[in-house]
Amino acid sequence: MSIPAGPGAPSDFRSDTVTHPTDAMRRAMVEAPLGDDVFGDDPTVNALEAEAARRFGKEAALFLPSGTMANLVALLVWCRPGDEAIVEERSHSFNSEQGGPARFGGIQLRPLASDGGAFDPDEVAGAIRGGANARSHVDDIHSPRTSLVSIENTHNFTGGRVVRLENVRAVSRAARDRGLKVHMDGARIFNASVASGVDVATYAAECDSVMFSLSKGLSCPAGSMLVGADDFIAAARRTRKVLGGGMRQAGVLAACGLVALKEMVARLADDHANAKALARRLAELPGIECDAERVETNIVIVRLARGPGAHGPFVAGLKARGVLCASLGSIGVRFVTHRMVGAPDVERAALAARDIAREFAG
Ligand code: TLP
Repeated sequence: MSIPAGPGAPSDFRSDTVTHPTDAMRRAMVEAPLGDDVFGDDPTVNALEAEAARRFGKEAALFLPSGTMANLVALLVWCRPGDEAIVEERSHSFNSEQGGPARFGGIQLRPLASDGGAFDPDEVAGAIRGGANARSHVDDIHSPRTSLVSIENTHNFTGGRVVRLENVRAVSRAARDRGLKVHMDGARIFNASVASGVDVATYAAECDSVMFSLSKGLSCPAGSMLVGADDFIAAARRTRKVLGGGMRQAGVLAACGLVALKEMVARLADDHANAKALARRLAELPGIECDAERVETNIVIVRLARGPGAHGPFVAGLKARGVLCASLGSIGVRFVTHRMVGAPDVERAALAARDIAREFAG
């Protein structure tokens, strides 16, 4: 069920992070048994970590304040200072995390192009220091060691594209055969799972660590998880602490995560249908370029015929008509669907865009 915005309230397509906790989450927060999670004795956090590990078919899981911290922790565990991690060139890790791995871990990020987040496995193999035929990544005295490949699924800045299981498998094999670890930035892995019908555990089996967000389409107020083997999670727990991410009675937040995993996954299909409907309407308008057929999940990115300089006025024109969306610089203008925007909001956005589209043509 989606909650239409109230009269006077804007239709907020800026991100799925704007979702508020559900009534069931608010009740769960009040009732959650609590402890001190740094001592390891918050029963609600422990229950959430056990459930996340079970869902992803991994030994263990860790609850963190944000996806940015979870990605950083994973890279700090897998890479030593001076190592190189392969990331996608339009990935969140490369573009929107302030270079955290370089800043805090001395880790060099190596951006590679992709098709909607799907790397060419041969290109990945070729980018690994030592080259495509290297069995080991530690040979040339001059080179950094390549130690990790990170795959973003769904891929945010290419429009919520699903990276197919076959591609994840091929990229993972190219990496693991050469001694690398594989991390998945699965901030929206449940969107990928619902859209593709592939279970999250099947994706996770190809990866040594997976990060997923509770605070996006799953509607939690905060929190992301890392899942992986026991020794990875033990190291991640230490690293989370030094970054200041050890929380105390975090069960009040984890309680929402438990509700999310139980109740909020299947409904993501509604968000995907709404995104598709919005994309189809926007694609009909002059001055707006939108490939509705490529919209698979809850993200729609449009480009304007007048170029990125027009993004600001376009976003402002929609805002004046009660519709919020976000400019992604040269990439386009992004609309994200979620539980708090339904079909009436899609209609409102389509009409508002129709109102102003002509100004942006040519
Ligand atoms: N993405 C946010 C913004 O930062 C762009 C959004 O509105 O989409 N990985 C991916 C793929 C993400 O999309 C995000 C957040 C993160 C990591 C970071 O998660 P948080 O915001 O919890 O630090």
